[in-house]
Amino acid sequence: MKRVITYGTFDMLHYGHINLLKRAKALGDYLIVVLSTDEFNWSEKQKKTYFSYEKRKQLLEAIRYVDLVVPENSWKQKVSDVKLYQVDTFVMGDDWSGQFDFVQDETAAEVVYLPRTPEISTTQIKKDLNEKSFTGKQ
Ligand code: C2G
Repeated sequence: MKRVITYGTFDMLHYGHINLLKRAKALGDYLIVVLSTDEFNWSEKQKKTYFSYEKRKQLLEAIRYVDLVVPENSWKQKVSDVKLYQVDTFVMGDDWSGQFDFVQDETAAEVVYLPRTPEISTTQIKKDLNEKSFTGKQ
C-alpha cells in the first residue's frame, strides 16, 4: 500500500484544493491530510480561518480521495509524521516548491510539488465577496 501525505489549512474548501487532493491520491493508495489547527493557523500563518478545525476536518473527511485527517500543530512535525505513518510520497502545491526538500533527505519518502490550480484561492474568494457586498454588483 502506497501512502501519500499532504498538509494545509483547506479553509473554504474549493476546487483548487480538490484538484490537489485528487492528484495526491493518484500517487498512491492512501492519502493522509495533515490539517492546520486553528491555533497553528493563527500563531504561525496569521490566518483566521472562516471554518473551525472541526468543520474543515468534517469537509475533508467527506472527500473520496481523503483517507485520514490528522492535526498539524507545528512546522516541525513533517519528518516525524512521514516516519510515523510510513509515508512513501509527500505532496504539496508548487507554491511550496523547494521548501520541504529536507523531508526527502531525512526520510525514505519522495517529495512531489504539484502545480497549483490557477485563479482560485481562499483569499481571492473572500476579496471577491467583500467587493460584491460593498458595491452591490453581482
Ligand atoms: N492549492 C492548490 N491550488 C490552489 C490553492 C491551493 O494546489 N488554487 C494547494 C496548496 O498548494 C496546498 C494545498 O492546496 O498544497 C492547501 O492549500 P492551503 O490550505 O492554502 O495550505 P497552506 O496554507 O499552504 O498550508 O505546513 C504546510 C502548510 O500547512 C500548508
